[in-house]
Amino acid sequence: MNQKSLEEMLTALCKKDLSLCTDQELYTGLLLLVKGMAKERAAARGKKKLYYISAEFLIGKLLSNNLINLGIYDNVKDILAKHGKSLSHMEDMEPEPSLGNGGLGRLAACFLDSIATLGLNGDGIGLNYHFGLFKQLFCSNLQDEEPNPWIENTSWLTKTNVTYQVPYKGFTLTSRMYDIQVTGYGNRTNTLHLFDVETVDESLVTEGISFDKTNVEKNLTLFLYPDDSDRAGQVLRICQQYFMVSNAARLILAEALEKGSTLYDLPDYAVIQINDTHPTMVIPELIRLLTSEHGMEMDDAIQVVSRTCAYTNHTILAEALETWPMEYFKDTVPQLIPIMEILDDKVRRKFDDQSVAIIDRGDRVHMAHIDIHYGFSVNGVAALHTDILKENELHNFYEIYPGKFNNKTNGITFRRWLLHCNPQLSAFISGLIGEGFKKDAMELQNLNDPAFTGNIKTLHRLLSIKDSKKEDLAVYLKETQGLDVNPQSIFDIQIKRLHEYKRQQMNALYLIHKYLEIKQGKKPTTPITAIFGAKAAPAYVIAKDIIHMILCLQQIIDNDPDVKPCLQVVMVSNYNVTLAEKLIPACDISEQISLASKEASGTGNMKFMLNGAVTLGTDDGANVEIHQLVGDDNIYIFGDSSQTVIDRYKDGSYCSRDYYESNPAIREAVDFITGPAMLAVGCKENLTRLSNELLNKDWFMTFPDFDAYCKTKEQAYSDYENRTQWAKKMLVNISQAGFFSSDRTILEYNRDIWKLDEE
Ligand code: B1N
Repeated sequence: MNQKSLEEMLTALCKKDLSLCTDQELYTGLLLLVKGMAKERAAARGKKKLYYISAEFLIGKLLSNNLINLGIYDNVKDILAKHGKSLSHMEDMEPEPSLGNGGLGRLAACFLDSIATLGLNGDGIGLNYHFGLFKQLFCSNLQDEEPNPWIENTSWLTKTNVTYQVPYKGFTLTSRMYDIQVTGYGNRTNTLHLFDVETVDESLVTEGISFDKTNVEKNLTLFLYPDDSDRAGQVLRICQQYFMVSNAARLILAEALEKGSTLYDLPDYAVIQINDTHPTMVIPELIRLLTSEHGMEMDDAIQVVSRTCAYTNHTILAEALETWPMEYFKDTVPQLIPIMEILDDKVRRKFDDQSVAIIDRGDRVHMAHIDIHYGFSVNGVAALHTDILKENELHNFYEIYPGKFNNKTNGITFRRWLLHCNPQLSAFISGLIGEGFKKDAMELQNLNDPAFTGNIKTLHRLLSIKDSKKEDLAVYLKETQGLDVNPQSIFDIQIKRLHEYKRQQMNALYLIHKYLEIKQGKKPTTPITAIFGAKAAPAYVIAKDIIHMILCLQQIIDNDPDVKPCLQVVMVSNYNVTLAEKLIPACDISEQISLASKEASGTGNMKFMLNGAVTLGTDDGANVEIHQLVGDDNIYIFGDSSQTVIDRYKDGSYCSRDYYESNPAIREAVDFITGPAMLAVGCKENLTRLSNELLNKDWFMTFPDFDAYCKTKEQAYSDYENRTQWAKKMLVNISQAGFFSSDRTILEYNRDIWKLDEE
């Protein structure tokens, strides 16, 4: 489409001259323009379709991404500029939906982008949470939570006339499907279907994020992950999950029937990817519908469904593997009980092994076990993770079904995580190797050529792009959060969900250690800014205590004129996709310091690398693959290996207090947490609880890795001083990032699991 007709269309949608429009009017006009253009590309498809069912889709803001994918970003920018308007102001108008909490949800969003870009026939199915996860605020150095409303009168959602009746014990809910268009980069549009309940009542939420958990009719789609620390919360979660999959199952069957399926041949029409165990009930629900509404025999239905469903595991953390008491299903969705009992019975007859049972002796249902027995594929999300599943966590299943297990190393969409968030770097790359990398990310390897890695001018241009992104970030943090950061310092960034296994607490202990060193006169050559961003689950007490510790430390340093010029600690509030897009391009050192074996993959690690940050991390998750790709010289790896950690858990020998007593650096740092400086700005209860947790448990083993972490980090800081050498490391990282394109991941899913026609 040419510039002139674009301008005419936008003017028509805004109903007045563009120069006279407010930013809000222009944003709405652009939204309608995009929706119209995207619709034209939603053509009829082939026979087989993928349904990616997920409790989370962390899609981020959509305007710029859609403009890029439709190929009109620059045109629109120019049109607006001509009328004295800035596209970035329109971007600011858009609310960010928080329909996910971290990597799992963002992965689903990257996958939808790649599926559409590659011309594959695949839609997402999830829930339309009105308030998302929550909005994070800091108050007295503590996390506070508020609803995050994002649905406006004109939004990316399109109301459809698809509705279903979803039965629960004692009542039935009427659902409605809302669609969000997923524009591929190129010429195709797919759909994300979000189901909602007609009777949901936002006014139920009056204070913070609490509400009456018993009124399912009114509260079902208010929040993603409502607090499930009590029975009512857990029952609500089951109700949400059932709502998601019951709607999904009906939609899938309806679409297959419409295309001429007999339903006995469902696997030729549909493949379902179950994203973690949250959508697992789709298996018994499909079996239920096939037998009770479509007259299929039970054994046939089980066969058909097993050949249609595939499961992705995203974690080995025991507490994240869902098991629900049978009783909860009886109280909410009793129609599934007979089916789950049959599924369990079949497993028992075949395998005399409690560890692979579906319903355990305590009458709890192991959701992952349903997926593994009654799906045709089980995949982990990075090579190390899949190996650990096979050898440890799911070993007994692997022995039964070796052929079902496969690895699909995660990936990220380069449209959002390079072209959109870092156009300067993207242009720099184009200037060196041409535009081909935008379609084929592996072409980034062409950057790893002495003509570039040995060229001082090229390397210095790369450094100046990084500097400008750091300046942009400094301005943004000042404007949006009132934070002052020094763009001339080293930006050392850890952004991810707050979890003990990710070990933000180890990073904080290092910073305390560094603070104490500086107080004694040992100053770093280049100032350091340690940046954190993380939400803690509202009921996760220690995670919130860790946030408290970091915020207290931030305040102490902020008020200390001796230290502030050379060390700063900054925790951004309400870390989300939008902030990630600003933080990642500005990062020098990417903190990926999970306890080896615990981070299934990580995807932030990939985004940082792509944007020229150097990783400081453990040999965990996808870090292992990054390490192999860039080589020892271009990454900072430290700490115990996953095997050492696994063995240490097995023999139960770890005693954190021994480390505390024998290691003065650890002792000083831990003592600081409950020392006078912290107590002056913090809350004794929280700080003492955290300190006790470290001293008496330290379940994720920060102390054994502490010395190695400090030493390796110091090495990275010292290497940073040689700017040319550092730039070379940056360029090598960018050049090796192509493997982590989600286009590669999706092609592998399609080759091995989905087997859809490519367009
Ligand atoms: O999934 C990401 C991985 O890159 C991360 O390593 C992994 O931690 C993340 C229960 C989860 N695993 N499990 C979850 C989220 C919500 C919930 O209620 C589990 N998230 C991950 C993508 O593969």
